[in-house]
Amino acid sequence: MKTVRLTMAQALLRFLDNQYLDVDGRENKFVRGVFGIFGHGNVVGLGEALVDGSHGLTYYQGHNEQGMAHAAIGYAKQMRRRQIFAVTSSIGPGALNMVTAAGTATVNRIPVLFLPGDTFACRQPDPVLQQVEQFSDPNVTANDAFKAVSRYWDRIARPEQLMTACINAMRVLTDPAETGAVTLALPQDVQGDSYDYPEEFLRKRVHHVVRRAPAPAEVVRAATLISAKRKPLVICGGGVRYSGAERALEAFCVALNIPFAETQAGKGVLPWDHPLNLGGIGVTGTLAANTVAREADVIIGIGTRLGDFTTASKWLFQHPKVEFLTVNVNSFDAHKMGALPVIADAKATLDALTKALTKAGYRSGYTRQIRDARTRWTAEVDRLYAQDDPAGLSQTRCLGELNERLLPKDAIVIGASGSLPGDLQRVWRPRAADAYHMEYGFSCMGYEIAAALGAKMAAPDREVFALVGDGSYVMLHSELLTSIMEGLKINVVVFDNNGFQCIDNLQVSQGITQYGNEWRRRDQKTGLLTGEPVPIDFARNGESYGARGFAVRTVGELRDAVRQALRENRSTVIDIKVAPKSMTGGYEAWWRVGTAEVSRNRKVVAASRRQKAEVARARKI
Ligand SMILES: Cc1ncc(C[n+]2csc(CCOP(=O)(O)OP(=O)(O)O)c2C)c(N)n1
Ligand SMILES: [Mg+2]
Repeated sequence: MKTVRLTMAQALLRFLDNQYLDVDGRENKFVRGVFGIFGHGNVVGLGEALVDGSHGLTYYQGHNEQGMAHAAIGYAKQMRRRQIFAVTSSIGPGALNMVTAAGTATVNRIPVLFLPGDTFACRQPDPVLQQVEQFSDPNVTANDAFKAVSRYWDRIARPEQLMTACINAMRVLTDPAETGAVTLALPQDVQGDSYDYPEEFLRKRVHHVVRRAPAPAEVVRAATLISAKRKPLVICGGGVRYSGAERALEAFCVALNIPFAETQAGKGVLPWDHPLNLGGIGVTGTLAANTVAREADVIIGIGTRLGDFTTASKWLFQHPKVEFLTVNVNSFDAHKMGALPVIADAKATLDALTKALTKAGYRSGYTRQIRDARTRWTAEVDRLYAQDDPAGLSQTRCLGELNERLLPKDAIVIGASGSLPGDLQRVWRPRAADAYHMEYGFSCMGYEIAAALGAKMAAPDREVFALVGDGSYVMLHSELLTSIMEGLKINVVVFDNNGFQCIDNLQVSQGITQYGNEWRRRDQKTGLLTGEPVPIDFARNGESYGARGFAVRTVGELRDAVRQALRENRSTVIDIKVAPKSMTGGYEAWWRVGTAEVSRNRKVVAASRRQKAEVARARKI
């Protein structure tokens, strides 16, 4: 057996550089590069291997470990999981800064390879700087925190362990059902330890994404269930996009006259104006989707994890005989809500079901209901797009203005947290493929700007707009600097409503007195945060990094800013002061939250009773 003497870190990079993915006969390199922030836990090990240069991986300097990992997620998501980044950090705080992002990746089923440095395996310098020290178990390090948020986790305590760890890492990262964060913890001494690696380990490897076809019996069972129903509704999830099943979904819905509604990850798979598209479903759904869902007698979930926002905490589906059918490559998801599962690829299953049901002469019983629901909803969005607010610019008006200007450009919009995802799911009108990029599995503040950088790397010819609340901007915008350094232009649109306003809404809706969500100075009289609002100049903040800043207070200024931002070649920050309560409200939906059963505030108790009444109407499974 031919071998080559390499450090563990050198072998790891050579291995990563030689991984390829084959989807439907098209092959591409799987790992594009490495994002990193160096410290003593990785600069002399993995860092040395990166400098060494005998690999084709590009190194990108991140500026906050969570941010750079969010950029990696944004990249892989925009690439439909066909290409990924690895992310490397030092030990201790640098590593722990990535844990949240590992959660974001795993929840959203997005592949990212996490390579945190780890404390010395040899334990000679014990404790090393930044070692946490668990008194009862020296094997536990900060990196054990990744276990809860990784789909695969290993610690490379000896250089030869790297080989099986890498094979397993690729197995999970390239598997559409299992994918998410993969963590390989790299002790800082072992990174530099050398070993005679077999060339066999370092050769080119192609990982094939298999389209798992449904079993014939699964197709028969699914077709039989649908045939017995008159009012089916499809829920289109992110799995439809990852499977490349857009046309198959359209053919299925058109042939059988079945409408579809969209989850956040599935929105934009087909254009907003498709005659069978009812728009977003659930807590932040549209009136069209939610009213049709209420009366549907079979829910066909395709590539969806059926999160509570999609199902309105399992409350949405009120037909007395409603049944559930799920198509998912992931058996865990397919079994949710006691559904009849088809554990298979979306495209393959939709093709098979269209064939079986067309042959059986099936068509749904909808007549005018779909068109009427769409017409009413289109008029409502037009109203929201035109909405003025005496307190300033309305958020929905701004979204309308942005949509009108960005639609012809096929621009990508990115969102994740605050009130914007709800508004976007309801009112944004996407047309181009992969133009709507929403992280709503974790709804992690601090995703938007970093992910915009990742999306720009994935689609360098497209304009990318991060739509972000003031809260999320303040929490994490470090990768704005990366965008400037790399000359990768992103546009950041800050919706400044002076605080954590969607949580303020939630608090007030449950009868609680406003407390701790608006950004106000501490009031010396009350001792509470009820003083003057704290104004922030986000345009100047962006300019201080080298971005072009725009201060927007009027519709005219917004139009000007977007026009100029589209002409710019450096990153931009558009600072819009929006009226705090100008986001959309609910449309025939409900969301379960934990409420106080007893309180001195009668409104709280009343809200808790209302919650209980709705819980009684929600499904138990
Ligand atoms: C990392 C993280 N911390 C906390 C939350 C809970 N949370 C959800 S939205 C929100 C407020 C967001 O404020 P902002 O970005 O200004 O958006 P707005 O609601 O004002 O539109 C908070 C604190 C979260 N989703 N993510
Ligand atoms: Mg805000």
